[in-house]
Amino acid sequence: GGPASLSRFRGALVSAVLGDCVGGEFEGAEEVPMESVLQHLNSLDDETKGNGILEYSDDTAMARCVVQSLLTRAGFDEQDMARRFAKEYSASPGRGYGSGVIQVLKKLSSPQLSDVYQPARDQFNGRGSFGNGGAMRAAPFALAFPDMANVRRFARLGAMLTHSCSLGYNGAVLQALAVHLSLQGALDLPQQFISKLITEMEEVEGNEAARNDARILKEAEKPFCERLHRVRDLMDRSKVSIEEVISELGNGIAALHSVPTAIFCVLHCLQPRECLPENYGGVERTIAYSLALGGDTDTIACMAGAIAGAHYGIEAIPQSWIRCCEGAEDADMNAERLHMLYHQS
Ligand code: 8NA
Ligand code: MG
Ligand code: MG
Repeated sequence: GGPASLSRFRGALVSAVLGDCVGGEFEGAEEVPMESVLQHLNSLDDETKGNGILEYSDDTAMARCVVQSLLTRAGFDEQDMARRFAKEYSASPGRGYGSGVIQVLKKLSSPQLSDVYQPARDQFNGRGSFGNGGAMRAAPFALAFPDMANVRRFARLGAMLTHSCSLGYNGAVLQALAVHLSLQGALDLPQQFISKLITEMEEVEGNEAARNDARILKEAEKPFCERLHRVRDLMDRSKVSIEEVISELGNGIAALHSVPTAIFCVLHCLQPRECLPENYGGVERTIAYSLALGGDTDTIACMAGAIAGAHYGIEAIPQSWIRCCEGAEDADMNAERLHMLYHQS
C-alpha cells in the first residue's frame, strides 16, 4: 500500500503482537541457535499439533492500554493512560513486567496521586528507569499522530509515565519515529531512513537533561545517535555475524541496548538472507532474526515487528501466525480504528 495505508497500520500493530508472543519462548536466553528459532516458528504453521495459543506479555499488555487510551480520548491524555496501565497490571500482574516498573504501576493505581509522572521519577534513587518498557509500547503513537512533532512529543510523554530517565524515554521516541518513517514508505530507501533517524535524534538528544543522564551513565554525549551510527556501519557491511550485532548494539533490557538493535534487525532483513528460509517474507525474516539474537527477544521482536509490519503491510503476515498469537486479531481491529483517527487529525 501507499504511505499511511490501512495495510501498513494493520501490519505494524499485528506484527508487534506476533514479535512479543513468539519471542516469549526465548526471552532471557543467552544463545539461541537459528535452528531452534525456525523449529519454534515452524510449529506455528503446524495446525495439526493444536499447540494452543501463545500468550502476549507486558509489551502487548501496555501497548493495548496506549491504543485504548489514544482511541477513547482521541489523543494523548496522561491521566487516562496512567489509569489504564495501573488497571491492566492489577488485573494481570503475571505478564512478565520488569522488576522495577511494578512499583510504578502499583503507585499509579492510588486515587490520591496528583502527579502521574511522579512515581516514574522516584525510580532508581530518582534517576528513573532506562529500561525498554517505554519503547516496547511506543508504536501506537506513530499510528495516532500524522505530524512528526506530535509523534516525538507524545511518545516521550507516554513513556515518561514509567520511564523518566532520558535513556528510557528517548528510546521510545526513536522507536515511534522509526515506525512513523516506515509507515511513510521510508524503508524503500534504507540509507535515507537511517540518516533521517540520526538527524531527528540529534535534536531529541540535544538538550541538558539528555546530556546530563548520558554523562552520569558514562555513555556517549548523544547515546542513541552514537548507536545509530553503529547501525549504519553494520548495514554497510556485506557479512555481519550475530555475535558482532550483539557486541556492537546489544540485546538487553535497556532501551539503548535494544531499540537500535530492533532497527538493525529490520534493515538487515530487507533482503533475503542465507541463514533464513527462502520462502520467508520480510516480516517473518525480521522476527526470526530478532529471536536469534537472544536476550530480550520478545521486546526486540515486538519493536522490530512494528517497524517491519509498517513497511511490508498486513499481506506479509502468515495467517497461521496470527491465529496462534493472543491479541493479534484485536490488534488488527484496533489498527483500523487508529487509521481512522490518524486520517481525521
Ligand atoms: P524496568 O523499568 O523495571 O527496567 C528493567 C530493568 O532495568 C530494571 O529492573 C533494572 O534492573 C534495570 N534498570 C532500569 N533503569 C535502571 C537504572 N536507572 N539503574 C539501574 N538499573 C536500571 O522495566 P521495563 O518496563 O523497562 O522492562 C524492561 C524489560 O524487562 C522488558 O523486556 C520486560 O519484558 C522485562 N523483562 C525482561 C526479561 C529478560 O530476561 N530480558 C525478563 C522478564 C521481564
Ligand atoms: Mg515482555
Ligand atoms: Mg521483554
